Amino acid sequence: MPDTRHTSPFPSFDPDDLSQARGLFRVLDEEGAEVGDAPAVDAGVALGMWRSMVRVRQIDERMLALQRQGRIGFYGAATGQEAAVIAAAEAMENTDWIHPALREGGMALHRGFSLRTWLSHCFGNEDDTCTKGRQMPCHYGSREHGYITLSSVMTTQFPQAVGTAYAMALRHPNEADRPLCFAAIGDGATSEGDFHVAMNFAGVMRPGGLGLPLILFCQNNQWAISTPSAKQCAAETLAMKAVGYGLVGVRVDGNDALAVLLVMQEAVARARRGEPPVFIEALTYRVGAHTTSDDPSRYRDESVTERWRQLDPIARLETWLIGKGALTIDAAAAWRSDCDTEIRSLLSEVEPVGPPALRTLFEDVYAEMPDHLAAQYEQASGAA
Ligand SMILES: Cc1ncc(C[n+]2csc(CCOP(=O)(O)OP(=O)(O)O)c2C)c(N)n1
Ligand SMILES: [Mg+2]
Repeated sequence: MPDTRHTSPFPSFDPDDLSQARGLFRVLDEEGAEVGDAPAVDAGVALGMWRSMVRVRQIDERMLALQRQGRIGFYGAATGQEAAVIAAAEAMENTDWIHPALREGGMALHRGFSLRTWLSHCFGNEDDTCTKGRQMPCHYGSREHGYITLSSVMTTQFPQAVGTAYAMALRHPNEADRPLCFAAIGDGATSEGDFHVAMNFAGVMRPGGLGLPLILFCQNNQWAISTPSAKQCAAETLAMKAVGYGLVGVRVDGNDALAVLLVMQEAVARARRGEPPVFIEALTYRVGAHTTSDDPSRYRDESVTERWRQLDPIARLETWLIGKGALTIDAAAAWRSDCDTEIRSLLSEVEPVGPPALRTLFEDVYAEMPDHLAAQYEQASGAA
């Protein structure tokens, strides 16, 4: 269960204020009632987030079932982490860049990325405009939505994001509304060398005397496959690491969509103004398996998982919305039913689509296919 000693006030974002990096900022308590004296969140905005969170939950559940039925090859779900995913997306503009980790696909959906393309990618069929059927599922990418394709190699997105933010700073030296760059990693990724490289550059690079337009975001779901977060980090919290790099570190309840939204909005405003980048630790829990290739009952106490399920981010936000009169139980049920219908109907259209043409496997590296690839293509197509 999270440490709730420091639930308020709203983080100061003062680089010297260690309490915001050690505490746990919350707007909602475990039951979905307001705590502390945080700024108000518009109920309409919160409702939009809740809708996306429910949709992502249902998509994940459906995709896990498809994998178990042998209809797709792999999947990594964001179950229990939807608040951090969707609230982070909500706080930014669609022109801001996202360098995601495995579980942030919902950010693209929240920006309007097509579920049809999402499904086509998971099947690797000829409509997979993300990776042309060449990647495992969950490697979504969309230039239109500023969503950069995940590299399977952990943590690479962190230094890449610093580079993207640097490019944005150079291209927009005088604009207060310059595009910013958001990068997500997990707790396990903080043990990789790339994490320290990125954190260091994020602090020292100050083109034009301004901080980079950058937000570094860590979903601490407390597990890196079978390695618990206690074996990744000897510091009290991950957010405290930011201070050593000259960044601002904030720790937030990642299962509280309103709290993540407020922290992200402040980090966004600061990034646009050129203040030192913020590193956010969103404390959550991976209530499911790492991916479909994993069985957590082999290495962890699932009674702890059960306690974290009680902190379900969707249920907490739903309680708050119903209390505000922004949602009714009937409307919630209707939205769940709409999501289910949408997913099933799209699946029935997407699943029969065939794989990309064999020839595409040999394209996109050379402008003209060299002889040795032409020979391989002929051999593969059975013509040789
Ligand atoms: C450089 C590298 N090492 C190992 C792996 C295998 N691997 C994939 S995900 C993962 C754990 C990631 O844990 P975390 O960063 O906490 O993210 P989470 O999956 O919990 O969201 C590992 C070890 C990898 N993809 N890349
Ligand atoms: Mg993790």
